[in-house]
Amino acid sequence: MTTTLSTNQSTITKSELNNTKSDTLHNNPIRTNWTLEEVKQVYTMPLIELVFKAASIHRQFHDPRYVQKCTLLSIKTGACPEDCAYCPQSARYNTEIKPEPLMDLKSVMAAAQHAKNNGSSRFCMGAAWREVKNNDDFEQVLSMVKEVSKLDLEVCVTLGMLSLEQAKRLKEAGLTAYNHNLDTSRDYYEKIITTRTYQNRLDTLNNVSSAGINVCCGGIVGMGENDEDRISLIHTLATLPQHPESVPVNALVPVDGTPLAQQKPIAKFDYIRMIATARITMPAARVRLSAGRLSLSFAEQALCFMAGANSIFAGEKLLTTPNCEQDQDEMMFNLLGIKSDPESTIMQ
Ligand code: SAM
Ligand code: DTB
Ligand code: SF4
Repeated sequence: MTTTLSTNQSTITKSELNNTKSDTLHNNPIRTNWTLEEVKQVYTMPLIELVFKAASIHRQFHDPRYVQKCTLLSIKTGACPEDCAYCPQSARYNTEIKPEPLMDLKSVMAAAQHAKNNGSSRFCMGAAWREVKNNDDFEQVLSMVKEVSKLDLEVCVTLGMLSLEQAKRLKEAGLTAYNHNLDTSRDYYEKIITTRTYQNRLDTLNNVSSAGINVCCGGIVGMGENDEDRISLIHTLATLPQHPESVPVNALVPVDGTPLAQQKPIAKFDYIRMIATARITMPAARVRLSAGRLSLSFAEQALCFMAGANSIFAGEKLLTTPNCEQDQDEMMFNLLGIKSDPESTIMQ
């Protein structure tokens, strides 16, 4: 195994960490030319070796004591025309979601302030749209971005497909990041979504980064895909012209009424494998424990943090499904000696 670090990194200071960065750049440069075979070699390493390697690389690019808390808010819920097989918000499935129109600015601001008071440094607003349209709703979202950014929070939105012009307007409004997931491998994608293509997703990602907005892009595991699909998803992410600033790794939350409601849950060690592989192949990215965290024990989450996860969705709700309780997360952070980061921990 190649690593320049000793094993007692837990007490390392930030300046010591900074000193290791030049070694890192020599030994583990940020690469966007990964081959599929190389990603496979990483993903299939013995788990203990994989987690150790990921933990070593994590320490070279980030301060491992900090995990960012990010709060989600569904600003427009349900009645979505798309057919994403995992999604309770699709109008095509008979789920318990009650469609709601776009929220008003005041309610959004109250939720953002609440998120900040509870230690989140990032606020992500999601809309159940296929794409952004140039209408009053978009103007309203631009106001939300503008106002939330004044709270000194990183602001992220996830609104579906987006043109370059729309991306530029979001950038002007103060948007930090745009979430748009590839969800799975190119091959498996058509088994999950038929109403838009993988290339549509890549085009939106291109528009987002061309407008100078950070890309937040990841996927979902546990939808019946195999290891090759998971490796392929990571390979696609790690060979984008620039790595995403953040990579949400969602485990499917099976919802009654959706085609994937009866899906068997992913093996926890496979989820940890995804986290570690994302960390190793995209060393500077934030790797986020996302949907499905509620089904992970503290010990399983601890392994994820060891494997390089450095962000979580916090707050009792994701978009429409339940998430971990605030006091449980606080207890876990205390037990593990983790702090939520008030600012970016990516080392310059
Ligand atoms: N409509 C926009 C879109 O699809 O890009 C934004 C909102 S959509 C709900 C955001 C992401 O949530 C999806 O890309 C998917 O990765 C994730 N997601 C939705 N339902 C999920 C579920 N049941 N389990 C895990 N992740 C889910
Ligand atoms: C992401 O990758 N996961 C979040 C966020 N980005 C928008 C959404 C998870 C949604 C889980 C199902 C729900 O709560 O509706
Ligand atoms: Fe609509 Fe997004 Fe859900 Fe797909 S994931 S059905 S696009 S809200």
